[in-house]
Amino acid sequence: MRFLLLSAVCALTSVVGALTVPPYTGTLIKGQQFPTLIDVTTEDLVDGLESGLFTSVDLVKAYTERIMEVNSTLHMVTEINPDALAIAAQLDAMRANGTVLSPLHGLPILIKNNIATADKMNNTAGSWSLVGAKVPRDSTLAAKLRKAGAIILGKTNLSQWANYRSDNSTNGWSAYGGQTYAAYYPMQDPSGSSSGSGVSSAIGLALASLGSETSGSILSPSDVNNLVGIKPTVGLTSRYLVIPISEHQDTVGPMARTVKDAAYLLQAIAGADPHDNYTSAIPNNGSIPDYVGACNYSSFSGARIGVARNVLEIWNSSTDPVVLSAFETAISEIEKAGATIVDANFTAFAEWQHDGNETLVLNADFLVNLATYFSELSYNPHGIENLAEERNFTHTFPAEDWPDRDTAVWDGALTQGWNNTSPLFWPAYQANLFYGGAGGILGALERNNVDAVLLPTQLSPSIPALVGSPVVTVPMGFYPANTTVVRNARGLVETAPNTPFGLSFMGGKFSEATLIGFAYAYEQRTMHRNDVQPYLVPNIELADVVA
Ligand SMILES: *[C@@H]1O[C@H](CO)[C@@H](O)[C@H](O)[C@H]1NC(C)=O
Ligand SMILES: *[C@@H]1O[C@H](CO)[C@@H](O)[C@H](O)[C@H]1NC(C)=O
Ligand SMILES: *[C@@H]1O[C@H](CO)[C@@H](O)[C@H](O)[C@H]1NC(C)=O
Ligand SMILES: *[C@@H]1O[C@H](CO)[C@@H](O)[C@H](O)[C@H]1NC(C)=O
Ligand SMILES: *[C@@H]1O[C@H](CO)[C@@H](O)[C@H](O)[C@H]1NC(C)=O
Ligand SMILES: *[C@@H]1O[C@H](CO)[C@@H](O)[C@H](O)[C@H]1NC(C)=O
Ligand SMILES: *[C@@H]1O[C@H](CO)[C@@H](O)[C@H](O)[C@H]1NC(C)=O
Ligand SMILES: *[C@@H]1O[C@H](CO)[C@@H](O)[C@H](O)[C@H]1NC(C)=O
Ligand SMILES: *[C@@H]1O[C@H](CO)[C@@H](O)[C@H](O)[C@H]1NC(C)=O
Ligand SMILES: *[C@@H]1O[C@H](CO)[C@@H](O)[C@H](O)[C@H]1NC(C)=O
Ligand SMILES: CC(=O)N[C@H]1CO[C@H](CO)[C@@H](O)[C@@H]1O
Ligand SMILES: CC(=O)N[C@H]1CO[C@H](CO)[C@@H](O)[C@@H]1O
Repeated sequence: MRFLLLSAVCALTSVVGALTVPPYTGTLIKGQQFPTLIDVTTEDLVDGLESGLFTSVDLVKAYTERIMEVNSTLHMVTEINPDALAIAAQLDAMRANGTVLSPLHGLPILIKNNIATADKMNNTAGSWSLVGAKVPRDSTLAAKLRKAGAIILGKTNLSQWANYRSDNSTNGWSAYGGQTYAAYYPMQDPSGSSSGSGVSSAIGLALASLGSETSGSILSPSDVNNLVGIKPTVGLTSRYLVIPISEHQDTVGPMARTVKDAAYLLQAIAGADPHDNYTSAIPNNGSIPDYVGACNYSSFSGARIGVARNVLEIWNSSTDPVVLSAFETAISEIEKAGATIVDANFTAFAEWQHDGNETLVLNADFLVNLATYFSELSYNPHGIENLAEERNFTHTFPAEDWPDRDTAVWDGALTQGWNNTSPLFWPAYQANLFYGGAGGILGALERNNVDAVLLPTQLSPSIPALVGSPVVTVPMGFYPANTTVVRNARGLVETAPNTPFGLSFMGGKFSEATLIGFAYAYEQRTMHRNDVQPYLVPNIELADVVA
């Protein structure tokens, strides 16, 4: 999503008691312990596949049935890959034959509905204008998942156009997929724009999922869905054949239940791609660090960690005391684990709040990058070539729900008129580089000689977005039983008892391995994901489908 939707919230006064927490225990059948799919890990699944307890075909069946159980309530998955069972059977045969492509071999993954696949699935960003469109080949990320042996199980719902259309729509709504809801409270705002990816990973509808981020779209849904999310450095993961907003800010990354699962997935998708030359910035001649090996319990020992105190101060009144207090507890736990904690302020943060250059940059990129995506289609059902034509389609196709959901973002981009080939682009982009760089995260890291900077996840996306630097979020807590239920103008629940939130580790460009180390060390000490359970969980388990 572009920005956190903090406006237009009205507080309801009803106070809801604690929700029932269902017990999740593994299923024992004929002395065999099946893992439960809401908290199964990569390594659990590999063990089960290797020992013959279940197959990848069983996994596809179980996850598909789980999706069907809850999708009429949560609307989180828009399409299931019709070839998934056949692919799983093939991968099972390979494993039986001694060929295992990677740790993800035969493991089902869901991907956001803006990452194209050259198969029977549509890639639409949630718009009817792209239903039926075809791409000439897989996106590089889809190809990398297949090469690693992962099964692309389906496509997840999202905030339409990755939240780059409307000023009065909702997180998780798309014309094609309807309104996604999160699972920790009825009608919970799933955040966005990788909404369906967040909900699906949270309740075990696949091992994990991919989301994309321009400013917050992996981090925010991971925050409210009790997940680990990695927003990689722009250029670590290819954007080729991913429906874009901005080449300067877009990035694709994993949303998973554990740091290690997210690391396995990042390992599979990171890497240089001749189709996306931002990936030529990957250091060490493009070689990718061992992210799984970076999962080290002792990572805080001897580390220097910063806290952006002035951001907390400036946004204090808009941040819930429950989140602030959990954050202070996290800082002391990290200090206890061996880190030195210092202030690492974003010195231009106050000034940035009144700056409008990011919108100019995103508009300028979107005009060009969207037209490029359309030009790459091998079949374009409505012949739409640019934003003006897309806007016209949206205004004339009733299912696009215009004008109830406006196109204010596009109206702004078209009024701006100039794009990223204009001389006006560079001063705007330089302003972003200052607010994110010397005046933001990169300056804070350098001046204070720290390895990472901490913020509550809900405050973390916007400054790293400006410079394309990485962030990893980990579950940190949840709202207690006496929380007042807050709904937005369209009735989505923004905060309520039982809704989770996370902690962000922000670092320098291509410092993912360091951030993963810290995230793992924090996760393993706290295990906050286990503190709270969704109100809605599918019942089907592996044991139900294993013959
Ligand atoms: C199994 O391996 C053999 C020998 O490498 C190969 O000929 C055969 O095609 C493989 N079968 C499958 C199903 O992969
Ligand atoms: C893709 O969209 C077409 C409509 O053009 C639909 O018939 C098809 O079922 C969709 N694919 C999947 C996998 O849902
Ligand atoms: C990427 O490629 C485009 C043309 O395809 C070129 O204009 C641009 O300078 C290249 N950028 C980098 C960083 O190499
Ligand atoms: C960098 O990688 C390329 C392609 O993998 C290889 O041809 C080249 O020798 C490498 N250069 C160095 C300095 O390692
Ligand atoms: C960081 O900002 C806080 C709050 O504005 C301030 O109290 C503190 O002195 C600053 N720290 C440094 C090292 O400048
Ligand atoms: C963009 O940044 C420049 C330089 O800091 C500033 O003068 C200008 O007012 C900013 N533009 C907007 C729209 O905020
Ligand atoms: C970008 O702007 C240039 C200069 O005005 C124009 O020629 C070009 O068509 C624009 N590109 C797109 C995709 O709109
Ligand atoms: C706008 O959309 C309508 C209906 O889809 C179409 O008939 C018309 O040609 C479009 N106009 C432009 C300028 O693209
Ligand atoms: C959204 O904005 C448009 C344009 O201002 C307006 O027509 C529409 O009624 C708004 N929708 C809602 C639900 O307020
Ligand atoms: C909820 O309970 C805690 C501790 O029991 C209290 O500090 C807090 O003010 C209460 N919050 C609300 C919204 O009533
Ligand atoms: C992906 C998928 O099959 N979605 C289903 C969600 O639920 C509705 C009805 O509840 C079905 O019509 C969809 O096919
Ligand atoms: C493909 C799919 O499952 N679509 C569902 C999306 O959500 C709407 C409701 O908002 C359902 O009607 C669709 O079946």
